[in-house]
Amino acid sequence: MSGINMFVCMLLLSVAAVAEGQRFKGFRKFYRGQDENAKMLRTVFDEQWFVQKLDHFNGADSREWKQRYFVNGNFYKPGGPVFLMIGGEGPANLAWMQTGTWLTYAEKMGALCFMLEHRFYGKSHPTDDLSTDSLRFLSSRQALADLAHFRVITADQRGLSESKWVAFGGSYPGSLAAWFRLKYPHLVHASVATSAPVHATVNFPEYLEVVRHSLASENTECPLLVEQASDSLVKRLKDPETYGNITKDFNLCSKLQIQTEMDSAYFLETLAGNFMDVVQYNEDNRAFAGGRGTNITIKVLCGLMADTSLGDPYARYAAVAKLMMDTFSIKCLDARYTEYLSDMTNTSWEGAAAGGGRQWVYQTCTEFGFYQSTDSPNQPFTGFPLTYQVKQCAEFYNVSAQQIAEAVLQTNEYYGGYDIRSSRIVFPNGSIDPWHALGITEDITSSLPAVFIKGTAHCANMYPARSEDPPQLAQARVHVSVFLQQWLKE
Ligand SMILES: *[C@@H]1O[C@H](CO)[C@@H](O)[C@H](O)[C@H]1NC(C)=O
Ligand SMILES: *[C@@H]1O[C@H](CO)[C@@H](O)[C@H](O)[C@H]1NC(C)=O
Ligand SMILES: *[C@@H]1O[C@H](CO)[C@@H](O)[C@H](O)[C@H]1NC(C)=O
Ligand SMILES: *[C@@H]1O[C@H](CO)[C@@H](O)[C@H](O)[C@H]1NC(C)=O
Ligand SMILES: CC(=O)N[C@H]1CO[C@H](CO)[C@@H](O)[C@@H]1O
Repeated sequence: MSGINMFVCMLLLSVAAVAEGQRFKGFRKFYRGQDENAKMLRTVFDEQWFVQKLDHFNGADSREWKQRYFVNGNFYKPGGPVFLMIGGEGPANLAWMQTGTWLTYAEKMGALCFMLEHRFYGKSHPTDDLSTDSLRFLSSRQALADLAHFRVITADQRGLSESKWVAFGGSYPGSLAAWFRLKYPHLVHASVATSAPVHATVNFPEYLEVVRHSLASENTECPLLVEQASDSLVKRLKDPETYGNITKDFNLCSKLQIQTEMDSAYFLETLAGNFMDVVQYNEDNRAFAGGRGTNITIKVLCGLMADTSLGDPYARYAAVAKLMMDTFSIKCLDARYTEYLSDMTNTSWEGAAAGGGRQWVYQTCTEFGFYQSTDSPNQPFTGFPLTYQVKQCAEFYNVSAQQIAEAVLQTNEYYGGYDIRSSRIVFPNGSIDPWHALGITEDITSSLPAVFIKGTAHCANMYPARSEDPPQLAQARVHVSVFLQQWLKE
């Protein structure tokens, strides 16, 4: 997953992709295959196509491509605002055209709603392939320029130039929503930047610290048990005699082979990923868009880890893996780095990682880092250090450690990191979401407010409201709405 345990509020990923034949976590972390619901919705909300330039920053390059977008005009009242949902690192999920908090706001405010898919994801293919040469045109800056061009032309064509445009996004698109307002203030009146990591960083060990904290908030023993299990597994990995048992215990597709540090790191990261996924999306309402496994919560995992009837912590760790596999109908676990490498280096749009894995990891290597390493002592996992993540950039794209470090510095230079200077951007965040560590967690100014949601995970406020939502989540939704209504009057 190499820094990939990102996001996608938009896409509700999870392990399901593995069930569909993708064996690698990078992908599963942020992409869950579109479901039946999406097919049905596609007939209601037609795909539309917008002509974009391949390279917005080179006037001499006139190559063009078509970007996918969707429109929902059901709530629009002439003179109302225009809402733009920003797509992220996976296919644009049509479920957001039909439901979600932003549509509740749209209804209240009489907004016309658009959703624009991010270049290089879903069906928005700017190039013929995903070679490193083609991926040069994949960056947040190009994506923002796509948004700007879409905004200008669409406003012209539909008579919306006088309307106030509001950008929405969660996770990486949340950062884009903030940066769109920052870089194009004349085009975007306000933004809702949910769970947005605005600070780029090569190493992101805090992610697993928050995972530990979130597990501990369920049961203080829980992270300790996870640590014992993980340590016990690491110890076994040193003895090839045990590989037969490990293969059986974790239901691996083929006998465990550990030839390099990359092999063991990948295996250990895959298993830690069970906990990372569950914490990141704990008890959210993504089920509305077909997300599976929403009843697998921190409570459930910590319950298994504390269940002595299952055997020692190592055996319980295996039980967690089995539960995840059963839930997502995964027959066996393919934890081979070599296979992951082969998927990630396939440059075809038909390749196993073309749903977003190859593209997103490229963005981490060339813009953001965000590597969720085990480098902090204050977290329960072992065995996937920063060096493992950084090496992938070299193996997948020939990007060196030095280049990543420079790119990340430049990203913060360009956008301002935590020190973003703008106005009318609201930053909702959830306290148990590991990504909040890179987000805006306190009001910067009265016009750059943070909305804190105690006890919720990644992007919770974007999902449709439910009766079982905690009161602070319901309040956060109202809070954001009040900001928007106030700003739309300005
Ligand atoms: C494998 O597991 C069995 C019991 O499940 C145990 O008896 C055996 O010692 C284990 N083998 C190794 C090499 O640890
Ligand atoms: C989660 O829900 C599924 C389907 O409703 C059910 O089969 C499964 O037992 C549930 N798992 C847990 C841990 O509650
Ligand atoms: C890339 O993936 C496609 C689709 O799975 C496959 O047909 C092709 O052989 C792969 N290319 C390489 C070089 O492995
Ligand atoms: C990798 O990058 C280095 C320096 O950036 C370059 O000299 C080398 O040719 C590249 N290798 C490949 C296989 O592209
Ligand atoms: C999880 C998180 O980042 N929470 C922060 C969100 O913003 C509030 C301020 O409104 C902070 O107090 C929280 O720490």
